[in-house]
Amino acid sequence: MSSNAFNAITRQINCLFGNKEPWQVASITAISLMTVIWLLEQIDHDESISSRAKNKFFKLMRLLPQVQRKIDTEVSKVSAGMEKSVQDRTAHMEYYSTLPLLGLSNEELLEEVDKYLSLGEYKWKEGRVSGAVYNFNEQLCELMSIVYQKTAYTNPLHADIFPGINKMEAEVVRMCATMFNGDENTVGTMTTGGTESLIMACKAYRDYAREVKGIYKANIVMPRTAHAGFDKAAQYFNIHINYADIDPITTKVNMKQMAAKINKNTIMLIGSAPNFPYGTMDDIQAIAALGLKYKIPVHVDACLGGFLIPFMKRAGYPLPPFDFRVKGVTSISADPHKYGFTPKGCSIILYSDKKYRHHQYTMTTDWPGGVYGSPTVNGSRAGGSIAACWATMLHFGIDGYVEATKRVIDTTRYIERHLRQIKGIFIFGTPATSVIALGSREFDIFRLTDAMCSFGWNLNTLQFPSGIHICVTMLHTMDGMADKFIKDIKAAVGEIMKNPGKPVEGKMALYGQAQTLSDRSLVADITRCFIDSMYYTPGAAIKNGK
Ligand SMILES: *Cc1c(COP(=O)(O)O)cnc(C)c1O
Ligand SMILES: *[C@H]1O[C@H](CO)[C@@H](O)[C@H](O)[C@H]1NC(C)=O
Repeated sequence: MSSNAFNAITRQINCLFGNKEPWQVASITAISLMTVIWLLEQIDHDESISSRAKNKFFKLMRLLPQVQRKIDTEVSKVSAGMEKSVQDRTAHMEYYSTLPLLGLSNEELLEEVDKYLSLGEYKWKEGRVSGAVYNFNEQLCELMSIVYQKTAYTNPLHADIFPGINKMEAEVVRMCATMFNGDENTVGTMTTGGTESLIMACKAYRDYAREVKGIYKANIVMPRTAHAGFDKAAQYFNIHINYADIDPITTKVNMKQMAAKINKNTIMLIGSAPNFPYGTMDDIQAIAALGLKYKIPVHVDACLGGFLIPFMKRAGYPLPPFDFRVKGVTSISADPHKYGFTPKGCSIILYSDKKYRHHQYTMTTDWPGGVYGSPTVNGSRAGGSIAACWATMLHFGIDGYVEATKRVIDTTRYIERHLRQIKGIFIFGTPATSVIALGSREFDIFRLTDAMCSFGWNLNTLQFPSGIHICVTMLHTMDGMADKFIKDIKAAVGEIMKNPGKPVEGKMALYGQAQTLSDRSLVADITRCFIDSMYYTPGAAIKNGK
């Protein structure tokens, strides 16, 4: 800086503070500096100022005793209602709150299991439920129980004791890498479910970005329709999520938004193939191109579609490329326990390169129990699940999966064609695989949920935008099932359309209201109560236990 300019600045400052006392000069300086730092922090913050102001406002409101009291009474009313419905379902049964003094005999035990399994009111074996159970037949169950019987007590943590289980896991990973057109660098691990696969990918990329790029305030850019498991991972790992909006018509992610939300702290981009709510597939090629452009890893969540899309071309339903053939895709999650038809507890996470998988591992080198390294969340893992997954995949083979895919997609397209002809409802976007989501511009769609429920159907409810979906499984491919579904929807919509303006009532009204609550922490409170109700224990049982 030239001395002239320096003099000019000092003159300005002296002029500004000319008639101020020294203490005033000091405090003005301190306050200005703090303000500048605060402003910089606000700009650096990932969450928008308006969104934080809103949350702060609701928090402050809750400090008022009247407000908090009102909320508490409302929440406990809802909570009591939830507990009551669990209670009603189970009241006729004994409740174990303490270990039985004498162990039960095998017959007694198996009788008990049957009693517990008969509790639900939905006929899922008849295909009355969306998703949840993807295949069910006696023959497969029998095979699984034999495989599980032989391996139930194995544990891949002890590689020296159960090398066969390790070989099975390695083979499952490799077979999946081949399915998704990976190359010799493609690696992965098995996990215990789709959510754990997503959590592992987030952990791997967070630690990769830390080490390679020095990013400590990580964020993820993903479509609003991406699975809630990513939010879970973000909550666990202190990662921020920048959501990209979806196109309201196609329900695919808006690519302009996706690009705009990327910043220097972005550690991963996400696309779904397809997404869970609307069953549509994001433009994976465009997301991968963004990843290449900004050198950010791209995860494709194929948890739902992972065991359908690799077989769709052979089944006669080609889709745009979504897997490792697309340059820029660095990881894929897929769930054998959905359309791979394995028993619950199996998922896969694959990476295009070893360096990512290395950041998924955790290592503890100085533990007195020994040097401890493990690939996923668990220490001990269920060898039985790995063996069951391995056996199911070998049992089906390519032909078996192509055949199953053909049946599921044939049925989905059949249902879709017929639903499109029903007046009063519409279908969101173009269903990519097996999920069809319905909405309505004429009536409150939650009325259709209610009506279908009274016909014995359990469908999924969607919000932002409101809708309901059916996820077609092997159970729906049984003779006449699709027609039953179409017939019931037709009847229900016909009835509703007689008075389309009528508001929704009952449980679904609460669900609809929850969507319009701007204090989302209230919705969280109610959700907490719901989870509590899953662990409901009658007061009397607790007393008896003592
Ligand atoms: C089911 C699903 C998941 C999570 O799977 P879980 O096995 O339930 O943990 C993730 N993503 C999509 C798209 C899914 O459909
Ligand atoms: C391992 O961890 C997952 C959570 O990621 C859990 O669901 C599973 O039951 C755990 N246990 C075993 C033995 O795999």
